[in-house]
Amino acid sequence: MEFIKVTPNYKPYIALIELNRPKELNALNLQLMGELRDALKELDDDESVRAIIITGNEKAFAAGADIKQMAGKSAVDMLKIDQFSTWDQIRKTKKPLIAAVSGFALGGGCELAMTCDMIIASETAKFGQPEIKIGVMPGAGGTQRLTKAIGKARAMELVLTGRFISGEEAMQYGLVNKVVPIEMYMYEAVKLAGEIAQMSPIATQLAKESVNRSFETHLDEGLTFERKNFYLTFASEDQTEGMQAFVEKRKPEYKGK
Ligand code: DAK
Repeated sequence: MEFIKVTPNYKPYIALIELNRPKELNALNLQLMGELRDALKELDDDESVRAIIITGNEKAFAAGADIKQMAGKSAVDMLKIDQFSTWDQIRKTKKPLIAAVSGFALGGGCELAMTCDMIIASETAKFGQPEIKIGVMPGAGGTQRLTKAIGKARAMELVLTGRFISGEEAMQYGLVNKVVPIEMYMYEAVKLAGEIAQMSPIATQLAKESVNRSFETHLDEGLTFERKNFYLTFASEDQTEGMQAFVEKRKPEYKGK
């Protein structure tokens, strides 16, 4: 594994996955996502693991999907890569997933945190869906999960402006389970995982499935809709401009084309 670090027995019954592309603020490239999918599958099959914590580092949980990797892609390229199957497999992890978030959790990073079952945030956490600023929109469930988690008005504002919210605000909005000082967020994540790990793994799995069923009843339809629109953004000149401007470190000039 090059871009993640996996410690299956980090604590009794608790596995830890650390996203590990620190220079790129843990931007989620295809390889990292593939590694994450494989690691989760392995931990799901490992009977000595009952809860899994996913974290980044103090500066970034993950600053989003890798814009540099996506910048030159066409809608058809994106369709062929089919990252959604990887995200779907991660979403289907049976064991409880806790995101321990410090620093940036943006775009795909915020979506990954929301794909987990619970989020423990440090006070320095910054959540956001800034895809709109680079000429696209959330593509891994952001418009659906954020809206369900924090309500339409707030989700709409965050998705349309790309504004970041702090850990404290995320707590007030109901996006995270707990917000704590930076030196405590891993401790709190381990504490929560430890509590869950004491329960029956079977009941835990079934209970997780059931909570998700209520949450996801209408999600498939929403995700299908979101996916079509996400691909469509790659047919726009604004997508090329937005991502190119990011790579060249300049302000994008959008033409609405
Ligand atoms: N991608 C690639 N590189 C990134 C990156 C990203 N998302 N975020 C940061 N980096 C890189 C920067 O380019 C920089 O690299 P160098 O220039 O040093 O080579 C390095 O990380 C450090 O970043 P900064 O120098 O920019 O650091 P600052 O502290 O000044 O700023 C920042 C931090 C987080 C505000 C800034 O880096 C930033 O705005 N980053 C981009 C945030 C963003 O727009 N995220 C959303 C990306 S779009 C899908 C699933 C998911 C998605 C799409 C499809 N499918 C299943 C199909 C998701 C899409 C997205 O997430």
